[in-house]
Formats: sequence, C-alpha cells, structure tokens
Amino acid sequence: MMRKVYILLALMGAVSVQAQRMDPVETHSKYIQAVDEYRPAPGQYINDIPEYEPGDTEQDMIRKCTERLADNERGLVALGAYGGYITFHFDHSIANVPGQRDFAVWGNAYQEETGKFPGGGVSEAGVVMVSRDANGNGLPDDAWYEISGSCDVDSVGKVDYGYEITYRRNPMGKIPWTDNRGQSGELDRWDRYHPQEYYPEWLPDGLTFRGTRLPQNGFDFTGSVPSSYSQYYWVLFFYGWGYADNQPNLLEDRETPNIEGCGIDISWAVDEQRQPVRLDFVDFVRVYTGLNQKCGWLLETSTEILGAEDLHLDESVARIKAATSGVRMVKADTGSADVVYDLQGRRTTPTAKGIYIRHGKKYIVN
Ligand SMILES: [Ca+2]
Ligand SMILES: [Ca+2]
Ligand SMILES: [Ca+2]
Repeated sequence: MMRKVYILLALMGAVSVQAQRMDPVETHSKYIQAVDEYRPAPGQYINDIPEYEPGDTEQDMIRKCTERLADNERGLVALGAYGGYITFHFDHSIANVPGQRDFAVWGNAYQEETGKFPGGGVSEAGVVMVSRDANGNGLPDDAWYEISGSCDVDSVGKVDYGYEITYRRNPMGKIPWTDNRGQSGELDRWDRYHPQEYYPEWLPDGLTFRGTRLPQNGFDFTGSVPSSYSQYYWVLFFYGWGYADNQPNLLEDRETPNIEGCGIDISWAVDEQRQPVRLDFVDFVRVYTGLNQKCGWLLETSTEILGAEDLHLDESVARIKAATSGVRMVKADTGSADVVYDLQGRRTTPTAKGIYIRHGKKYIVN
C-alpha cells in the first residue's frame, strides 16, 4: 500500500517538472530570452518600432522584437491600439514565490510634469497574461491566465471582460474598427510625425482581438495648465497595480525600480471565470494593449514594452532544481533509468546527437 502511494507521488512530480524550463546555460539571465509572438493592432508606431521592411514575414518581425527586447537591450516595441500583443519567455521558468511580485514588465509610462495631477501622466496600460508550457513543446500553445489587476478591485462594473474588436485595412488612411458592443470608430493619423502605414503590413486584413477592456483613464485638461506647457494637455492616470506600461519604471528618485507599480505577482492569475488559479511556475508572459481610447494629439492609447525581468532569479532557479532533483531521487528509488530532457523540457531517450539535460545539467551526446 505504501509503495503504491510512493509511485503516484513520483508521477505527479514528473508532470510538474515537464512544465519547467531550465536551459543548459552556465549562468541564467533574469531578462527576456526571446519573443515568441508579435501581433500588434494598428497604430501610429506600427511598422516603425520595430521597422517593417518590404518582404518581412511575421517571423522576421518576431525576430526584430527579440533583437530589441532580449538581454535587457531596452529597445521599445509598440503593441498598437486595443488588443495588440506580444509573447515572450526567459531561459528558465519563473517561480511564483509566495507573497512576492515575481516578474516586472517595463514600459515607457511617465509622470506628467506640471505637478498638478498626482498619479497622472501617460499610462497606456497593457493587460498581462501568463502560461505554463504544460505540453512541454517549448511553444506558447497552452492555457493562458490573465493577471487580475487593480481595476478588478477599485473599478468594479467599469471593466469590460468580454471585449472584442476588429480592424480593417485602409491604406495610408484612418484605420476603421468595429467592436462587439455595437460601437465603431477609426484610428486617426498624424502624418507630420508618423507618415508610414498604420496597419501592420505583414498581417492579414480584419485583425480581431479579444480580452479585457480597462476603463478610460485619459482626460483632456487643455487650457488648465500654465502656458509654458502644451496648450493641448492630456493626462492618462495610472492604475494601481497589475498592468504593464502603466506606471513609471523608476520611483521619483529616478534610480529605484518601481517594483510595486510594475511588478506582477503570479498569484494574481485568474481563469476565464475570473477565479484564482494556482501556478507554481510560468513559462510564457503575454502583454496586450488594454484600452480602446484616443486622446487628442496623443492619438490612440498604445502599450509599449521596454523589457521584462524575473524579480527573483536565484529563487526561480533554486525552486526548479529542487523540483527536478526531487523527481530524480524518487525515480531512482523505484529503479527507473536516468531521466533525460531535451532542450524544450520534454522527457526523452537520447537517440540522436545533440544537447540534452540530465540531472539538471547539460548532457552532450556525440
Ligand atoms: Ca508570487
Ligand atoms: Ca506548449
Ligand atoms: Ca506607452
């Protein structure tokens, strides 16, 4: 009887390890390793950051995003208007450490300069999602969970959870959209500063995005600030927590990272019924623009991403190693052979030359 229970525990352990990523590198990085998906909505920075060049495929654009964001490169990537998204991963799974924010997503939000609007500036908040590589194929094709941010607590009734929008091509013109609430509109152009096409050139017509739409945060204060500032003055107020490109990356001393404002706790993840889910690790992070809003000369509200980082790299690595070694020990006790993984984290029996992971270390078959 005891022995049966013991074997069951071993199997459960093996399942959780398959969803954990640990690349065979000497030193792990806390920064983004690569971008997996880039599907921006139209907008004034689209086809520009990163730049689209004739003939570029979706894979080319994803590679350009990786070049801008990986290894703390801090090149900006724009997601366009509501719904546009990016997905990225690290060289290891990010652990959910109880009671702590686990990773941060950096953007280009900033505090406005007059000092008349505390908590206001330019917040173009993006909704954050997380996923485990549950099927172990190294691809972001598993269940996704949204991070429930502060609007779910302080703006009850103002958040639209089943929002859907579709954009249509209109070469060099204003981009029309319709949504599932019976509304329609168009994205304006500002040819003087952004003269390029605003619809992502490499993507098909009729792009549709679904998700949570955050309540409007941008307001027109034209004429109510000193004349030394722009006469057309818009303020986009910060939300409390749980979003990307929402609050400034640094605190007021301009040196200290704004972990409270930009950090994400994996424990905030919810399922489609907005019920909390328990995730011990995540392998992929996605961010999408959470507002359908335009603010005068600022045009459409668009989330931008500057990078992301694991806020407790050592803890993530230690927790993965603990889980991995736990399984190995149990498997050894039951008389099984060595457990070997490929670089996508799948359990395998090495039959070809290549690099594998064995006992948590690089293992070369040649
Ligand atoms: Ca946590
Ligand atoms: Ca997968
Ligand atoms: Ca921004």
